[in-house]
Amino acid sequence: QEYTAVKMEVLEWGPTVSSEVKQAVGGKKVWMVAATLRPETMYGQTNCFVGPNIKYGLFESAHNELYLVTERAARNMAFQGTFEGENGRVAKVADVTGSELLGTKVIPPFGVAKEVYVLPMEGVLATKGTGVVTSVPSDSPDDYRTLMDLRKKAEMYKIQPEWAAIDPIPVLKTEKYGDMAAEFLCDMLKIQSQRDKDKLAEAKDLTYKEGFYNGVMTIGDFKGEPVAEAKPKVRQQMIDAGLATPYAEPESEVISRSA
Ligand code: ZZB
Repeated sequence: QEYTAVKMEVLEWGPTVSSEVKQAVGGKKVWMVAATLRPETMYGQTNCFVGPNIKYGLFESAHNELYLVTERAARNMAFQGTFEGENGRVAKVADVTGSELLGTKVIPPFGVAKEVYVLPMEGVLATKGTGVVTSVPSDSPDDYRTLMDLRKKAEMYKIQPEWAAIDPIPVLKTEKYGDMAAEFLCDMLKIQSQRDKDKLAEAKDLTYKEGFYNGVMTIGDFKGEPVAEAKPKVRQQMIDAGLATPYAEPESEVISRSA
């Protein structure tokens, strides 16, 4: 499956980012890069998720920019020409853990919200995508449930309540689930927490299918168009704007993950 790697520019580091990281960055532009299968939902980004225990790195790209992703993703990107440098070469300038990144402020490309915060999500897989996930709580049940968990227990999750303050933003509608499919399905299936894995998988599957086959955009340049038609168009706009790149996972890894 080909992902869209969405580039979220770091505006301001959170309170626990180390001085080593800041020093290594200097004045360079840093992109936190999230892999998504739903580029048409990017208008509705409300935050960015990292796994608090996942190890990330900052990797050099052309134009004096840095990409913040897992090392595994950086290697894949290097082979796919994402860094525009020598094929397959990665140069890491710093290590950073997910928990350090909490409260970092980033720009969600094409987002209605102009600035969003980095928050923790328990289920982020280090072995999938970039390890960075952009959050769209209107259309992703995992994102919706996690955001609600974080709001209920901000202190336990070591976040400031205002980092989780942006409400879900509708981007598409279907007759069956309305314009907040994730909330609808979390209610319908009585999903209580982000750890409710089986029910969340079911909700995700239903949301994907209904949105893709019967969804109509309610926002953006392709408002009124079917989701399936808008999806590649929004993706191309993001790529043309320099705010996304194609990203693929090697076949062997995809197989070993599902085995
Ligand atoms: C934004 C988005 C909006 C997503 C949505 C989904 C939905 P899949 O189908 O299992 O391959 N994701 C990406 N990387 C990771 C990771 N390392 N760990 C956990 N989750 C990750 O899932 C692809 C989706 O899983 C990606 O697309 C991303 O969330 C998340 F409205 O990006 B998505 C119904 C789903 N809706």
